[in-house]
Amino acid sequence: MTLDLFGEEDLQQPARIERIGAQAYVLRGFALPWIEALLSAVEAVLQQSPFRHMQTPGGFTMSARLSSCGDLGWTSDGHGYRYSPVDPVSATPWPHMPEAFFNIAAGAANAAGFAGFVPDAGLINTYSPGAKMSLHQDKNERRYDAPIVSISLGLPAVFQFGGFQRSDPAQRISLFHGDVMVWGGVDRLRFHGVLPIKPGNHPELGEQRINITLRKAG
Ligand SMILES: O=C(O)CCC(=O)C(=O)O
Repeated sequence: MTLDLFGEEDLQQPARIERIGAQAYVLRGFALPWIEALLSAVEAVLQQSPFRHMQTPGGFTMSARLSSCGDLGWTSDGHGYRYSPVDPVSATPWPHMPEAFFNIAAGAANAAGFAGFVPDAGLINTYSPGAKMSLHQDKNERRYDAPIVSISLGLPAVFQFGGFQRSDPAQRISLFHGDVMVWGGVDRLRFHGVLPIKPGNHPELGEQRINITLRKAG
């Protein structure tokens, strides 16, 4: 399906929108017009809060490295998964959410039927080849009425979009540089994950995939 997602002044080309659930969509190439702004925003966040490996409560090291921005950042350690207003590495507040993140989050959410989305937490994951994210639900947020907006940059990934039990079958969705996923409403608590990233060299990002996940956590 091809839709005009925005007014002509906002969008240079119509994105292709794929529906993968009742309220879940892949917006192909949605972020492409804003890649430069996104990458410099990511760099600015990382200067203040660099990527780091996190430990799961069970004592494992996550293979993707993470950072955060916004009022709340997501952290994990032996005490559990949670949001915190403070970066535990620097003991200072997380970097401000860049404007480019707000704009893409609001635009993509709106295009997927979730008007008025204002994220307060931006997670940035970097995956080297071989890194993955196991099936999980995003449920550390205070409420579940806002959608998740997830931007893919760099190397391609195979995203798993499952059901409401970890053991439910999962769709496998290839995600490419500039694709944006949005899921919310009845699909908000679906299990999801990322299969190990295949080796490769992306012309703009080299040997990595970056994912930016925008949420309303507080
Ligand atoms: O990297 C992705 O596409 C998904 C990331 C994710 O599921 C998460 O940060 O919770």
